[in-house]
Amino acid sequence: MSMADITSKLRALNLTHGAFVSHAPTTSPASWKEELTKTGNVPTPYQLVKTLVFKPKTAKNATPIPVIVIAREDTETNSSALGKRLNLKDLRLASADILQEFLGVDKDALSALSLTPETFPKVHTIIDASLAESSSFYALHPSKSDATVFLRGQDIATYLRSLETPEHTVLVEDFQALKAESLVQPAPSVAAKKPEQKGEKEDARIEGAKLIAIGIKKEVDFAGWYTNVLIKSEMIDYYTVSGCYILKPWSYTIWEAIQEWFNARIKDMGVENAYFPLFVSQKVLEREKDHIEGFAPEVAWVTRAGSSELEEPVAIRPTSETVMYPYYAKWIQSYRDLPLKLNQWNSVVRWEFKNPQPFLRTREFLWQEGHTAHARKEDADIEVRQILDLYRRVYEELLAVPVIPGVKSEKEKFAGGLYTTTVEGFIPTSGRGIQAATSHCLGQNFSKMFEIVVEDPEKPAGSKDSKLFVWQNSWGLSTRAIGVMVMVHGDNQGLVLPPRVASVQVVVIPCGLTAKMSAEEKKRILDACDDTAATLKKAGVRARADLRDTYTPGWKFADWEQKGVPLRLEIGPQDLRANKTLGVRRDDATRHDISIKELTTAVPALLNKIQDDMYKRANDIFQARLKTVTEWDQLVPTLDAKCIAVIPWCEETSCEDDIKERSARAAEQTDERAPSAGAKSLCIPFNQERWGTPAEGYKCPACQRPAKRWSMFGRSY
Ligand code: 87F
Repeated sequence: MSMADITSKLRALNLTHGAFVSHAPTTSPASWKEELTKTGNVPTPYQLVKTLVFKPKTAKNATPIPVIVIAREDTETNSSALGKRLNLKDLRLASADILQEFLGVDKDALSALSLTPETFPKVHTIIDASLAESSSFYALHPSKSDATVFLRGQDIATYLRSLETPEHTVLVEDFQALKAESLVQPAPSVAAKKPEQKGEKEDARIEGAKLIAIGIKKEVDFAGWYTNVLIKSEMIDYYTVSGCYILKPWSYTIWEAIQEWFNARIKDMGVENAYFPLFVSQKVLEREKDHIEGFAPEVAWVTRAGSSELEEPVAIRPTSETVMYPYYAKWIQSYRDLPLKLNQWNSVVRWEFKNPQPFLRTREFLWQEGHTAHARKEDADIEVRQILDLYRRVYEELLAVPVIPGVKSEKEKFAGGLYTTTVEGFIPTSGRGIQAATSHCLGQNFSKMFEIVVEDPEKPAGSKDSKLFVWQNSWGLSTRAIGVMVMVHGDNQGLVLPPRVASVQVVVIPCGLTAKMSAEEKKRILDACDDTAATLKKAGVRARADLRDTYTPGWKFADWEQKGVPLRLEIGPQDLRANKTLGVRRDDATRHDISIKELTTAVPALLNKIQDDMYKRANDIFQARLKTVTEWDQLVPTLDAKCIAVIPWCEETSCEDDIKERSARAAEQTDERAPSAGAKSLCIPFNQERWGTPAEGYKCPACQRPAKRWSMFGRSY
């Protein structure tokens, strides 16, 4: 592809590229790096990408489909592990002829960009997750080996995804994990187990495979770290449809904890759960034009059943306003039918093309959506804030994640509604804000469109203004919350779970078992672990004893740390004699002797302390990264320092557009590698007092108009 072709392709995908340089042809990674250095025009840091073509063994006359493997230069591409994953036998590097035949390039020029809409369906494509998730720059040859373009890892993946067809998708896999998995032999059955085979060697191999686990540092490659943690902790697994992930029990139980807590509270408010269908007809979906217009590109449609085209395609709900409100019109006939308060726990589909991230941006996600109808605006207003406060508590009390409640600007509010309230979170590692949940007052927009109307009991019946269009709210909280929690609390050992939502709060591990020990002594330790877990369970603590005899204590420590279990209890011979256990906190690694007698009071107290400390630590960081900015010159440096700018703002939409544009431009000038996204308004916090003097005394730093309220601006997800 030429420079112009690439630029226009990338622009169409809304991606930008780094330097585009010409150099002498290269024939090896070393000569490539050398040539790049000579150009003096490379981003720092950058890495090379390798693209390998493998050919599987096939039956005699069958044509083998080549496998294109794309990874960082230093990532091992283990052909037997890849073959296992793809269910293909005997992967071998393909010959130059095959490269020419399928891709029309020679091996020195090969790259992800060699794949085009024509060639992509003819091959299997597999990319390493740590490259596909990375925001760093990577060198690729656009078409020949005498030129290089730099793309972010995420953008390489987005490019490949743009080539996908319903039958043919890109496979994103963690190559390190594939290799580790392929090394781990299934445990031999008891009958087959020969003592001399179950020697140290096998254990060490498993240990090695697991201990390399969180091989990516949070501060160095945040996106790579994030997916790595989710996979290694067994929260998610990748899925064959891109942008979709499997939520495994380790994450789904967190969602269940949120459901249980939230359900109890909305039911207290008189909300009932219901379920509406997944499909929406085109006519109904498009009935509220204003609301759907901006979102239309993300709506997924079913157009076919078996081999026959549907006469009328049906959409898959991206949200349920238009699904539910025709029935609200039918069910609400009199003011006595009000308020109507329904909620559903469901999944919705938004077919996004931006690079997906588990929990944060997925094509299907789980959420609850509440939809209520009221006779009076005052009641709707009160409910909007009550729900928002429940959202705040889900984050703060369950997930130990601080959020700031406020109202969205006109530009950022839900277009179909009257106003949008939000709780805004913050991801310190990236310095970005994140919308954590929203509670909208829809006003009467939808009730007018859908004719949800009653006779106003306070007006003379049949009089001109006796028609009362109901006041509506809608509110939603999604599994994104889990992703925010992982990003805020996780560390380089893996996940860190707040006790309130952890499916296992305490793990009890036997220690100090030696070959010399008598069978009885070993049994006493194992029994003590079992008893400790049982006692804790009876006291309402989610405890588990890990008595697996195929793993060392060190291996188990690393395993449960990676999975984020808040508290580990160790019991060894000395603990047994002293009638105590050693507790080790996951959040700060501190050690605490706990007497067995006090188990059922000390452990819950320690869990509460962990929960509180996790919240406090996260909140201190968030508060410290909120910077008051009253001069324009301070805005971009504040964002570049991974902070949120709180400005005395005029609240004009034109000014918000301008801030976004100017801050993006300014960021590019100061640092080529900085994320160039401009600042958006995140919210106007309800608690204006936090900033001492009222914003009204100031001029807006962006446009010099008189300021109205303190408003948070930042880069965001
Ligand atoms: C994507 C496609 C189609 C967001 C969409 O926030 C429609 C939409 O209406 C859409 N993405 N929205 C806004 C959703 C508003 C509202 N719905 C109920 C919520 C909370 C739950």
